[in-house]
Amino acid sequence: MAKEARKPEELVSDPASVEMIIKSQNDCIETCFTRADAQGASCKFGTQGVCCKICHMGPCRITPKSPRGACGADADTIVARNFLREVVGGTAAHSDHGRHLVLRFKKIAEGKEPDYKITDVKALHRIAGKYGIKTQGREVNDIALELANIFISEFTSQEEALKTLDQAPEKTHAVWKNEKIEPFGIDRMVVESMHRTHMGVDHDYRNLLDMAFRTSLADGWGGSQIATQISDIMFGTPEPIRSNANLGVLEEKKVNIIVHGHEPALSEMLAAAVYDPEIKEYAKSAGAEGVNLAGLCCTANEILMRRGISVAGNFLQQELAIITGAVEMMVVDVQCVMPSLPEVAKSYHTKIVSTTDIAKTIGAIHMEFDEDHAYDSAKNLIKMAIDNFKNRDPKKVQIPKFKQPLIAGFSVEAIRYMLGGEFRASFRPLNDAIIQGRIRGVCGIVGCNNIKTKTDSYINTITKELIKRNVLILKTGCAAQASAKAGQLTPEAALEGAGQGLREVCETVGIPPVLHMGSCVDNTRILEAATEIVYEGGLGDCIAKVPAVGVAPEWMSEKAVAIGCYFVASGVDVILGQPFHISGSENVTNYLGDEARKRFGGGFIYIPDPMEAVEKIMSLIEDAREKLGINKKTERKLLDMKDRRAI
Ligand code: NFS
Repeated sequence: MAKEARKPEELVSDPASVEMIIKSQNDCIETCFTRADAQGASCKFGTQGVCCKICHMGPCRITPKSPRGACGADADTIVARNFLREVVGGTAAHSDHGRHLVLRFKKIAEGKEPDYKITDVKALHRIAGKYGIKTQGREVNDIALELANIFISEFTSQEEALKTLDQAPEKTHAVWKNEKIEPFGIDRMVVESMHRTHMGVDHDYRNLLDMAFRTSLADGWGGSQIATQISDIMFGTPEPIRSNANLGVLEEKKVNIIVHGHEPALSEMLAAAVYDPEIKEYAKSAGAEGVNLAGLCCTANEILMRRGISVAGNFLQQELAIITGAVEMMVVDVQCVMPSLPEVAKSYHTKIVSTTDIAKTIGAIHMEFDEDHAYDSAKNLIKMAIDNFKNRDPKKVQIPKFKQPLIAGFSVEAIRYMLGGEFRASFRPLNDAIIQGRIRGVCGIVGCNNIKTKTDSYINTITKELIKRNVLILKTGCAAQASAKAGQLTPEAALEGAGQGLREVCETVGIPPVLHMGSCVDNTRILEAATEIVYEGGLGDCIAKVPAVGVAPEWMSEKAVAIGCYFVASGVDVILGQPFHISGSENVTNYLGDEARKRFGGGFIYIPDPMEAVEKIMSLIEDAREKLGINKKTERKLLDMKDRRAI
């Protein structure tokens, strides 16, 4: 039965989205919000993870009356197999993104990609150094080629642990060895997981879930890390940069182009081409004041971090952006792109353009991005958008007035520099602030929006509460964009909402209390920051000991499942605002929760209520502080409100 339709204010938090949902109703447009309501209650068996479609004797489902499928698989096996396949999906998505970049990077090194260059030679030297590549006295392309070949072998290595794992603290790495979850080549992990979940292969839920952790490590410390490192070398290591977020970044008098998806190669080229004098002229001749480029989802994060390009919105705003009636073109590549976009666009003049042969959508215009002539390819796309400007119907245009200023661009290098300056760049001041108790700990808040919950609400509630309690927040993905829309990504946010200790640190250093660290593949920057904290000293010898928690408040994608797993395997407790589809197996639930905590130092905890999550995060952080023995000297007095008032 269809659910009762929810009111716009119950669906989304920000006023721009509310306005566009009302417009969608007036324009009679179907969106994800109406479709979700039309779906009715979710399938019980799918929700519990006990539906098995792996062979064609089924589909089978587990009930108290039929506790085994036709082959004899029980709930534990079925739930674990389904879970592992989700991790595989997420790992494959992130890693294939990394692979595309590496292959292009290799071509650049070989001089075969004239439109791209190595922008950040310092990053090349720094990252090459991490893999033992000699850099002194060598040509840039020579170093790049050696690095590219190492990265390519990370995908193909058969019986050798990933080299990228060496970036982790030694003790954290040792846990993976002891627990036998050190991944081999990324491709092998993905293929082997698919083999093991085939009918009649791996049936032990523990063995399957260990493979889930192992595969996820091939994502977080492998494919995703490679994607981030290559992007920094090719396009520049992010530094703090100002911009704006929400649908109000669209401009009435300009040609609006939105880039949506994940891989930065095309969006970077578009970001360069919009400034081309020829393009400016072309726009003018079409009667527009210029071209306005904005981003959605993680592509937005990529070009925001490096170019300061505005963010039009996060995941659940992709249809709403078209409904403004002011978007001439939405250029999409891979991941998190709703197949509904061409259907929504039919009611407006927006052209949806797909650009890669691995991601086509019925109704979209397909224009393969020509890597060999990348700049011209980007220019052609922009010209096509400009040509479409005349088709805009002013009667249908309604751009919400809402946008918020933000600062993004917090790579680990940028944080290190901000904390210590050019010559003494280090994490020491952060470690000291944590040890002294001015900052209680660190919380990574990541992931998507999910139609099942009011957009951005859980994310923004916990962010606000945690900074009040002196927790430094590290953000990526759509969760970071939620904070941006709520005005939480500015240093002023610290003055308004942070506890005294965190506020002092933010004011001294000049950083916001919520640091935007990039896209979802850039969750590796959070791992890198945790590693820096460990190596800086005083907060334990492995990631598991650092007072740090991860949260995925509104997650929805398989990528988020993989991310959660590699954080847990790295020793970080991960709180989920949305449950996994595992409740049909108590054994699997325990293995991913308490059992994982015993082995790795972190486990999954599902907490649907944001305020309960805040309490849990604080107690996990305080527990970690107690174990480190750093609560003794400061005796919380310094941070107690009552004491502060008395003073
Ligand atoms: Ni992450 Fe980026 Fe957003 Fe979720 Fe999708 S855009 S890779 S998966 S929805 S955070």
